[in-house]
Amino acid sequence: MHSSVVSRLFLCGLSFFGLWALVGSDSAHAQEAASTDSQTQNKSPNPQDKPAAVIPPRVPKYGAKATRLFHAQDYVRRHEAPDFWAMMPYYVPQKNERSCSVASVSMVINAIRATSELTAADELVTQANLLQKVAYPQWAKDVADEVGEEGGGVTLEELGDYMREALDIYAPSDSDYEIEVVRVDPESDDLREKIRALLVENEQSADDFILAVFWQATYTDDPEGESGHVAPVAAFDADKDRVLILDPDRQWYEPYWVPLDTFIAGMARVDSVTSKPRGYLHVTIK
Ligand SMILES: [Ca+2]
Repeated sequence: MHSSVVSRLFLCGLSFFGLWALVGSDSAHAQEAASTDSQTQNKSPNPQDKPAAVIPPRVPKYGAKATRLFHAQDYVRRHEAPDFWAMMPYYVPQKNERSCSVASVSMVINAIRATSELTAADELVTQANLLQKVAYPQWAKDVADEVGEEGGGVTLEELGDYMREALDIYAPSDSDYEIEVVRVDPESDDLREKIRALLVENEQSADDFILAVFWQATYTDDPEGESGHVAPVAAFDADKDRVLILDPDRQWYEPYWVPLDTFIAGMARVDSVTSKPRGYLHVTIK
C-alpha cells in the first residue's frame, strides 16, 4: 500500500556538494532532496539563492562519533565477524541519493546466497535486476533519478515488503526466512538493552542480518547529511559497544563504526511529519 508522499520516511544521504548542485537546479527532485524530515517542502528555488561557487566546507568528513573502518580494523581481523565477511564482497554504492534501500537489500541478499553454489547462469543480485524482478513497481519509481509527486522514499514497512519479495525470488529454495520490522521506541526504558541483545545475537552467524533505517547525520555529524538513510549492520564490537555501518552512500562515505548509543539515536529519530521513529529490519534465514 502506498499512501501520500508525507508518509515517506527517508531519502538516502545527500552530502554537501550534491545538495548544492541540486539547489542550483529547477527540478522538484532538487527540492525534495533538500528537505529534511519529510518531503513536504515545495518552495521554488530562488536563482539568487545559488551559491556563488562551490567551496569545499572546512569541516571533517566524519564528526566525533564515527570512526572509519580504516582506523579501526582490529575487530574484523581478530573476530569471526560473519556478517561483515558475508556482505563485504557485495558492498556496492547506491545509484543515486534515493536508492540506499536497493543497494542495502542487494548486499544482504547476495550475502544470504553466498553459501550457495551458483551456476554459470546465475547472476549476482544487482540493483537493476532487483528492481526489475521484485513485483513492486513503486519501489523503482521511488528510487528513480527523477520522481513524481507520489515518489521519493520508502517507508520502513515498505522496505520489509521489498525484502520479503526479494527473498522469495533469490533465497535458496530449501531455506525459509523471517523478517522482523521494528520501529524503535525512544521512550522504552530497556531500549538500549534490547538493541544490544539483538546485536550480540546477530553477531553470532551470517544466518541473520540487520538493516538499519536511521538519520544519517546522527552517525556522521555531517550538517549537510540531514536525511533518512538505510544501511546494513556489518558487525558489533561488544567490548567497545560500537556498530559497524556499511553505508551505501559511497560517493561520500566508507564503512564506519558508531557507538551503540549513537546507533540507537539515529534509528530513534522521529519523523516530524508522521511522528513515528525509524527502526530496523532483522532478517533471519532458517
Ligand atoms: Ca548475523
